[in-house]
Amino acid sequence: MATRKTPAKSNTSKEDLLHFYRQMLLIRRFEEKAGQLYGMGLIGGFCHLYIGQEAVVVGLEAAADEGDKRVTSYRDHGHMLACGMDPKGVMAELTGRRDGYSKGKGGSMHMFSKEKHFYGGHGIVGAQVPIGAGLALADKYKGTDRVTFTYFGDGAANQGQVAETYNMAQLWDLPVVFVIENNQYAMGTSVKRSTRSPDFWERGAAYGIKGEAVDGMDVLAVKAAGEKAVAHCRSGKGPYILEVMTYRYRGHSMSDPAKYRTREEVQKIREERDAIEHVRELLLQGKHATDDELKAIDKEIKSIVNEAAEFAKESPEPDVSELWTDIYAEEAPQEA
Ligand SMILES: Cc1ncc(C[n+]2csc(CCOP(=O)(O)OP(=O)(O)O)c2C)c(N)n1
Ligand SMILES: [Mg+2]
Repeated sequence: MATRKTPAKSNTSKEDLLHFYRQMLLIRRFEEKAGQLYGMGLIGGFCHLYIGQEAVVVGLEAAADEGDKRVTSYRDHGHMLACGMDPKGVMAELTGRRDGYSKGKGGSMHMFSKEKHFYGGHGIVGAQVPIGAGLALADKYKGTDRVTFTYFGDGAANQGQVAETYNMAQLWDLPVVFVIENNQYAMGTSVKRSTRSPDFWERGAAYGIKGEAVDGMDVLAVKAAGEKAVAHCRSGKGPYILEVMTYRYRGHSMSDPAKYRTREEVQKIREERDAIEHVRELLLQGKHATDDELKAIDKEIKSIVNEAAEFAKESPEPDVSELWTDIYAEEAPQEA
């Protein structure tokens, strides 16, 4: 992974740095709590944690405007929190409770929020990529200047449907930012073992799509690249590819023997490249916050997450009659 290019002294405002710090910490603490609840048997099914990748979604959300859309894979809790969905509703969905975003019937991988323009949460690898282009097509058709962020992994990037989507998105100048979250592994398969063409963003050239790679452990670099990508899409020039170089600290899902990498590899990145630690250093070095102030933020975030966990535990399970609802549309959807 490339060394960090951002200088130790950043000219990003104190408010922005504090916002990034809070958001990334919220995702990390939320995911740690989800891991605990899973261990206690309170979360069923699959659960894929985002720990390590926080700067990707926080940086890109800082480049988004109201009304922009987002769609992602099953590693989706961070995306939901970063776009402003309520941690209580997300945690209640993880635990399969009535107050969850999908009334407890979707779980970790299947949550949506029309209000926040979050279109899932998709368990089938790569399936969200054409959906993202479709959302962008709807915006283009309606004549809005909204942009859709379509997130997928390095493993998904090798799929045929991604190539087909690139072709149509460029042909129709669709306002979609394709975000490849390259965390270097697809389950237990490293990028080195899955392709001889490891610079995923360069594949866009075959379809005429511009793009670039960006350091995904540096939230400021991600935001800057996101702004450039969004400006490209909003001005009607079509899609843009951002390959964001990141790393997941935890296993692929909650059951992962982790035999495909060493503990030392993970430890080295945690110690040398951690995105939250980076912003913490910028805040302290720039004298934007004291150690005590940062500790107080940590405490505040922990209490938000604890409240979400308590809320989830207290929320009842869905009624059995719910088995028969939300299967077919009961009335024609209204214009958004
Ligand atoms: C079509 C399909 N094939 C296989 C799987 C099983 N599977 C789930 S996640 C995954 C790896 C995907 O890796 P990547 O796209 O890099 O995303 P990451 O998990 O690293 O975020 C696989 C093979 C699936 N869910 N869907
Ligand atoms: Mg991956």
